[in-house]
Amino acid sequence: MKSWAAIHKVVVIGLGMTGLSVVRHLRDVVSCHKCEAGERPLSLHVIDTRTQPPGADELPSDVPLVAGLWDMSVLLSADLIVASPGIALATPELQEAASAGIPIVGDIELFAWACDKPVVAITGSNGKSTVTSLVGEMAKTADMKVGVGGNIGFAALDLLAEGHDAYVLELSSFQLETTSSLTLKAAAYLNLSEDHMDRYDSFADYAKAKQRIFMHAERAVVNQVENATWPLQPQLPINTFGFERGQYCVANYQGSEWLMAHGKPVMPSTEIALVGRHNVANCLAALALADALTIPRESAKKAMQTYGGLPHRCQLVHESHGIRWVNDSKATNLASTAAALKGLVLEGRLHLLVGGDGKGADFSELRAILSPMSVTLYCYGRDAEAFAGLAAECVMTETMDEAVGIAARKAQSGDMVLLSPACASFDQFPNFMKRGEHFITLAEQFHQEVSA
Ligand code: IK4
Repeated sequence: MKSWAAIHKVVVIGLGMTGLSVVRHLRDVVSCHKCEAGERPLSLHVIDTRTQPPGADELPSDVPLVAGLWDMSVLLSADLIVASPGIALATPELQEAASAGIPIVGDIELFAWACDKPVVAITGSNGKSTVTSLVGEMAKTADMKVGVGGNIGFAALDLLAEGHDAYVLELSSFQLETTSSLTLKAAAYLNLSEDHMDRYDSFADYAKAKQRIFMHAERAVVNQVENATWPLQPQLPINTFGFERGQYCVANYQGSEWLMAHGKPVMPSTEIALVGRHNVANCLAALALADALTIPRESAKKAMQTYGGLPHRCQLVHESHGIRWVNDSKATNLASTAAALKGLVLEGRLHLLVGGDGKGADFSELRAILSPMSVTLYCYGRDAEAFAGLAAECVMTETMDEAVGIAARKAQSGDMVLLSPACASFDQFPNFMKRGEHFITLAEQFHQEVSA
């Protein structure tokens, strides 16, 4: 545990699930330790720039909240600022605090200060939630008491409070920007493609933020064919994963394709429960991380044979009248949507729903992916226009509801209605999970109308 002796006043920026986990940790763990050591408890303040911050009703009443504005006197009186991943460090108010010499950290840094158990972490533009949960399943299959979270599901500090033997963390580039002391048994950087261009000055800055995962890692797990995922530190042991080469790869073994680890066959790739070529790569990365946590190979195999994937990730939610409804709300960038489209085999027509908060991305690459397909593109939300004309048949709507309504009327047996929006949901939903749940509700509703 890091010394908190010189820290008396902490200002937490941004509420929501992460902010609340930070408040709970600071009150229930750090302040308690300080009191036991005969020191004063921490003085806590929360600032959220939103007028109605999510989670405000769960904030303990003795923690003052300033919402909808920056109280600079509160901010500048802090000994430590804990910033939400949702707020840019480049925000002028935070820059002023940094210039005044106030340290700014994130929830994962607090986790690092308090955690003394083995941790592996995963970053990348896509697949990190899948790899994180798969490694979690591998550990659980081995009867390890493992905490799985970070940028998915559970905030890291809430996991820590549960007291596990090991942790598997998904980390976003925003979380990594505010983390400097996280020691990792292994750090995986899965892949890199454009995202969050509304928050970074350049693609290089985004790539660099993700490189921070290696700062105190004992081992790097990197993509054999993506140089950007390789650590810059020359002395760091590396395990690569990839289709052709690497310690974790696939190879022909006794006439079929097998997953290989360090030249030894693990299992046929056809036994992987997850579908899609990119998920073979995800399994290889998960296997490398499982080895770093010394998870028995048999448990890792069993998990790969049974783990069926995450909700909101290419999830078949309905099938009726020969029409399949697929929820891929988790596709919040172009590469993710491209992965969903790649290898899609369809009898009939694809009704693809895209749009939302495009985060400044250029979606023109979608044109080439869609051109050989029989597809109607439904573009909705704030950045619908960014998709206009990327397919021969485009339908422009205000909302996802309207898009689903039109798709439901057009769809015929053999078709698929796929929500894979390539955008963040924040223009019209609280998050991608709520967007996915809403899609499921709409799918249910419209499929009943078709049957009526
Ligand atoms: N003060 C303050 C303050 C704090 C947060 C003001 C605004 C916010 C905005 C909160 C958030 C945005 C937490 C976040 C976030 C964005 C955590 C992660 C991210 S993310 O960019 O890493 N994830 C989105 C993305 O990849 O685009 C998910 C998109 C979605 O769910 O649709 O609020």
